[in-house]
Amino acid sequence: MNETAVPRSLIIIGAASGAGAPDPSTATGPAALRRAAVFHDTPLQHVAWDTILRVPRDATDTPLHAVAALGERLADEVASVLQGGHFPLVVGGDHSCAIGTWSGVHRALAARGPVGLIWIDAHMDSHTFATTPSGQINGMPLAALLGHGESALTRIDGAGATLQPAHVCLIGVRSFEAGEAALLQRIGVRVFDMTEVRERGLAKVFDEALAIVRQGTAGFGVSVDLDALDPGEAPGVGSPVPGGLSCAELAAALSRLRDDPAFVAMEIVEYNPRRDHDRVTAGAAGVLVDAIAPLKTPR
Ligand SMILES: [Mn+2]
Repeated sequence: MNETAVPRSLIIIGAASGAGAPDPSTATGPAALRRAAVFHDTPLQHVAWDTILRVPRDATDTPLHAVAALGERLADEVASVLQGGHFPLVVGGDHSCAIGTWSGVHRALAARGPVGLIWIDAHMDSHTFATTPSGQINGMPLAALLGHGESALTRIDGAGATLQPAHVCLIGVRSFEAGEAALLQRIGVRVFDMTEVRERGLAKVFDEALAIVRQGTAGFGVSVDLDALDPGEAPGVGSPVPGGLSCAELAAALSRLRDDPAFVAMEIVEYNPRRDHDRVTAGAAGVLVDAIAPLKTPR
């Protein structure tokens, strides 16, 4: 590791995904967060918006087509930011954008080893079309990344699963259906639900989560669904669920990653400006990003 090298820039990529959710308003989330200027450039670390990616015009006919096409664009962009030596921060959009984000990270790291992922969410997002009660694709991205579900969603970065169950865990779950829970249990993905977080404390749970995503991987990332936070602090999300994490405790956990060279990418999703008030949810997103900057150690 070269301590004198220039710090990684944190490059923000908006993903205007909305076709994966019943209310497409989350597609306006990235532009609203950019206007609200909640992500801060600092003297120690360059934090800058790159672009906001949208569904290509020829792919808007079905939600499946839209999610897959935006995912392909996003994967290319994320891989290119990583290959340029920088840190991609993807800002959604509904959580279906995760398929593109982590496919791109996988592509950039594939030669060095598998990718670890901490999925912080009130939900499991681990349905397939065979188990989903709602049919919404934002309830499926983690299953797709683990290689389960529609091939249009599982094959964005070629054949084979993008993530391995042993390198993935979830934190903050408190609303799920039997079919997705059964999938995660069958393939052996560790789920730290809110009951366990409250019993043991987020710090201890986060220790264990980090061990899972570090062991045998080339690097790891964090996917933050803002609905993991309590709706009292983050009302402006697609699917609020009471009883979530506090913004301060999640920021404290994330701040442990800021100098970690193995921490390679993050995403923050499901911001719905129409449900926010006084920009409190936008502000919470800013606090979570401030927690990981500056990333002063280059790879
Ligand atoms: Mn989610």
